[in-house]
Amino acid sequence: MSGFLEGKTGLILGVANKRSVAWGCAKALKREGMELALTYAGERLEGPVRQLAEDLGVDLVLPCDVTKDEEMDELLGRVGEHFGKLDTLLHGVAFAKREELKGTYFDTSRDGYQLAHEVSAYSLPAISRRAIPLMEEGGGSIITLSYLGAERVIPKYNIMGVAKAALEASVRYLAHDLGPRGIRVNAISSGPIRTLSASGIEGFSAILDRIAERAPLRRNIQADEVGDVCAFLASDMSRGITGSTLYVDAGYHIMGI
Ligand code: NAD
Ligand code: IMJ
Repeated sequence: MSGFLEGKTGLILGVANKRSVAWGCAKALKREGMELALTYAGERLEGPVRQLAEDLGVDLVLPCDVTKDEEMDELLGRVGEHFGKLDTLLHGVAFAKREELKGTYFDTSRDGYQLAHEVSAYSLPAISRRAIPLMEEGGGSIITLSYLGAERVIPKYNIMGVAKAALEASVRYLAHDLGPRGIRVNAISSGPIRTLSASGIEGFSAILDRIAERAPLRRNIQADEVGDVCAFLASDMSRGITGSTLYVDAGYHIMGI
């Protein structure tokens, strides 16, 4: 059976394990026929990510810590050699020091502020810049993952909320830069999902319960649902959409109370 992404190639940053939102995206893109490359951040994740890639039938697995320019250079070099072009880039990377995700925002350290922005926001233009030459002939789709904490206060999300605001603003500036070259840039704002990045977050279960009670669809979201929207944004069906943040949150963001 042929999918709607047949003949397209994609690079995915942000798979850590099978609960990762980026893994939900990888499965959807692959299901629709896209040829994929996955990255892992740090040696500790190489084994697990290689295993997942093998399970999905993906043979290109490369290191990429977004704080390292040389790893990003090498990554896009290798992707270029392997695929010859790139159609889709999924950025599913975020990190803040754990101590910044508790207590008050005004206590954010200089160091913590910088690290969260470097990994979670600066990495989008940094990786996009390197991907552009591979996208220029056939156009492309750049997709990142955001959260409602970018625009509303979510207690304890703190510096990550500020970094996500920068990320969503980056989506708009990149869309403006890259539209004339046929490259679209969008974000998916996902509802809360129990992943590694959500583990150990105080009160996370209570947040999930509240969404299930209040969201128009009266339920939470699964990574596979984000994956399906990712496949749509990667496809020509979304050819008229750029610079946008699409919500995959069971409608929660429309609520005023
Ligand atoms: P996850 O922990 O599975 O994914 C986070 C990824 O970031 C991991 O793969 C990790 O290796 C990678 N990463 C961290 N530091 C890195 C670095 N220096 N270089 C390269 N990669 C690095 O958790 P997740 O929930 O799947 O998060 C993926 C994205 O989805 C994040 O941007 C997150 O903010 C966003 N998101 C998550 C939720 C949620 O509730 N889980 C909701 C909305 C948005
Ligand atoms: C994270 C913190 C506080 C509240 C939160 C979250 N809510 C949600 C998340 C309500 C949904 C998950 N999320 C959207 C993230 O972007 C998480 C980013 C993150 C998580 C961790 C935990 C472990 C760590 N550093 C992290 N850095 C970023 O050490």
